[in-house]
Amino acid sequence: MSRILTLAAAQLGPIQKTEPRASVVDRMVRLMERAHQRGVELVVFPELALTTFFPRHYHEDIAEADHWFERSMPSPETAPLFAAASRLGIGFHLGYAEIAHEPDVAGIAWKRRFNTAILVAPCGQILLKYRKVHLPGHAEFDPARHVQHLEKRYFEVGDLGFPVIRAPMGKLDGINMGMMICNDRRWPEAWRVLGLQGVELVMLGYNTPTTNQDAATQTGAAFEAPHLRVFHSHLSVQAGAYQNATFAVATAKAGIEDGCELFGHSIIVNPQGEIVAQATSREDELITADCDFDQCRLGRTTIFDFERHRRPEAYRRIVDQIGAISPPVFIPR
Ligand code: ING
Repeated sequence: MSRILTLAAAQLGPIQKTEPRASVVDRMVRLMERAHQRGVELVVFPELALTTFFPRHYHEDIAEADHWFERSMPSPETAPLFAAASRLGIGFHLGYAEIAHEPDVAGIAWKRRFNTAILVAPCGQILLKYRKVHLPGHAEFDPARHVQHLEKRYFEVGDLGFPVIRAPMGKLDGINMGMMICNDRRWPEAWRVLGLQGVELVMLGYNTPTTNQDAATQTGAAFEAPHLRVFHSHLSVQAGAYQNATFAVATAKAGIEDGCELFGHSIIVNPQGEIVAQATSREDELITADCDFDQCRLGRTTIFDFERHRRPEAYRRIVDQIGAISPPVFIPR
């Protein structure tokens, strides 16, 4: 018996600094309506979907960036999205910048800032929340960069782990769903933590510059061919899906935002690691696929039957170590 859900990646084209949230939400509602016409039951929107990718802009006082954040979800600006989901009977994933007043590990409540994603049921109930763990880039202004990438300045490291929830979606009474955000997709640990919870659908949004802005590439000390940016993105998602026998939806915010280019190439990947749908523009674009979650069974009962084949006692370094340490040097007799 198959377990089919029709899902979509709702790629967004560029959002300029000056574009109001209401305009972006209207674009998202139109994508959701187009999804409904195609029988879509779950829509995955990008990372930081409500605003321009503001971590490219430096603010000495980070409070000056607070207007890019949401203080409540739903908020008055995002209410139309929740209303459309309810009207159309569609669940959705949304990436946004979150300000939360809550205690930290020391128990002190203060203004916390996260790069967040939520999974919302058609009725508007938030089924799952995730806060981005792998924050790329840097925390201080880098003069060597043409474009800054200040996620470490504006966001804390996510404190919710990589949760998975089994919840109804579409006509199915239960799917194991999890999330990650953008740079997380490059870290196999993130995929495996979700895989060890039986995830069947990984949703992720991304904002990925077309060219690297690191100092090394700016000064010519290192070279990364542009076509490899997309290759690395797809490689990460296809490998993660295959090695954890899960579906994955990776949705881009794409196009040129205030002169800075983000690539698109949103994809839907099946548990064999095959790309089953791919965006071809850098605009608002909907790609869809009928996903049969019974396809997850093959991998997790054979090659990736974790219980039979994994050997955690051999993996201690993955948890005990942060950075790489040099190996012993061979000394010929
Ligand atoms: N963006 C990029 C990403 O991981 C990046 C940053 C690009 C890192 C290319 C390394 C190479 O896709 C975000 N927002 O994480």
